Amino acid sequence: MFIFANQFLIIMVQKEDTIAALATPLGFGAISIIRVSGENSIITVDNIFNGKGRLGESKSHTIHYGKIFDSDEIVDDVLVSIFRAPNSYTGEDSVEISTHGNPLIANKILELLTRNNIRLAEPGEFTKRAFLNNRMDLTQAEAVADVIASNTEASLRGARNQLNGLLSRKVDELKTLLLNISSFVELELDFAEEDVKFIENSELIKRIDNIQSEINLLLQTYSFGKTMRDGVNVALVGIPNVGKSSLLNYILKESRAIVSELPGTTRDIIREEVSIEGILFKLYDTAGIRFSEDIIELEGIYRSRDAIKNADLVLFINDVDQKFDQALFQEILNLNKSKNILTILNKIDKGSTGTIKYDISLSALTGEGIITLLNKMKDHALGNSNFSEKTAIVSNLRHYQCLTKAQENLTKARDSANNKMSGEFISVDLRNAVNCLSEIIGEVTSEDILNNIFTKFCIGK
Ligand SMILES: Nc1nc2c(ncn2[C@@H]2O[C@H](COP(=O)(O)OP(=O)(O)OP(=O)(O)O)[C@@H](O)[C@H]2O)c(=O)[nH]1
Ligand SMILES: [Mg+2]
Repeated sequence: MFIFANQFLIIMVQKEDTIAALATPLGFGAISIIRVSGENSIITVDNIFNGKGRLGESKSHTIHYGKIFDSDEIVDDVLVSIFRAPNSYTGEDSVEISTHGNPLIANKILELLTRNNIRLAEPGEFTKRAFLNNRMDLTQAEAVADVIASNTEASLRGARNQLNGLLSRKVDELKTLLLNISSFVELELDFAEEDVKFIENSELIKRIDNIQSEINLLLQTYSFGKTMRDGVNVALVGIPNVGKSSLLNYILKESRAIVSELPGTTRDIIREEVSIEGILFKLYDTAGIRFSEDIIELEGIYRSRDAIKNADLVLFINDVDQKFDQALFQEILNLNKSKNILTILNKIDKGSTGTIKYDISLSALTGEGIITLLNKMKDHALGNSNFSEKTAIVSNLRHYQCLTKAQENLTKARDSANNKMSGEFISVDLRNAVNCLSEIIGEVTSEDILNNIFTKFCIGK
């Protein structure tokens, strides 16, 4: 809180509570770590700790062996790490207590701390404090959650890319370029009466164009970034009995779905995940689509159509025994939003492949052709992207929306410049574009945005 009084700036720094939480999963293990952060963290832990010397007098980045006591009773033998502000994760004085990995011990210590005026941390509160204390910007704070949630090599690489600040640096670079041109326009407004030109209209438009094409490049990385982060939804669909479930089982290398020679075996959607060369694929085995009067089968078929709608990629499976169902193919084309369909001919071990040209021919029985399918699925996930480890990649919807808004404002500024409108119009749109970029890295933000981001974190991070 800032208060201006008698020409003197008095800064009242709002004192944050000291918070604590278990930073490791609640359960039995070799060790558990309790994290404490805030002004009173070191002194409070010192009050319940007995070791060599006083923690309150210890230097930053030191580790101390000792015992935690509840009055006279020993709670556990622990190692206590001390981090002094500003050189800690949160930027505040912080302590990490490593205990034996038993939830009874962790809970007891947390209870002891709360009895000593320390409050339990909310989800993401440590990282929120790191952001508020300028230890990281907002994209990096969001990347911390992504690093923890990553379940494939690719998503982890993407999250690390963002945590290392690649996206922040790119956004910052664009913001500086924008501020540059916006200051020329604003200078002209200040000197409006003298009628001086600080930047020619053609030069202004050229510079806006350059920034817009850079933002476009970033926006184009989104589909790739999202795929790396969230994986690819793949629906296995077709008429009954063509081998959809058999293909699912072959890819998973386990007998996950029931397979039988009776058409209409699969009723409900079976969803499984598989990582192919580090990319996550979410596979949806569906009920075969046909005319039916069985209400359970009909519900299954309804769900198959839903899976087709939402899939990033549809595997339209046929087999050598039955004719290619042109009507169903057309229906899939109409239903699927992404229009990504691979036609597959299964059971080629039985011979006779007919005249229809399929994208892939395979056998879910012998495995022939399945490597080709997996490669095609991988190619589909990567698209034409040739982004390197050093490319800034957008994978978060919030960032994508801010960039889109920045782009819209730049288009308005460019149009105004093109139509030789007053600098005031151009300047407002340029400023708005700058604000959209600042929102990405968290320089301009609201409590709502922050809450929305940090409540998705786990407790203790
Ligand atoms: N010879 C041969 N038989 C296969 C192959 N793939 C599946 N089958 C057989 O085809 C029959 C149907 O297989 P499923 O995997 O249950 O077919 P589905 O498409 O899931 O069928 P529904 O769930 O009824 O829609 C079973 O008897 C399988 O053993 C294959 O590549 N070659
Ligand atoms: Mg099936």
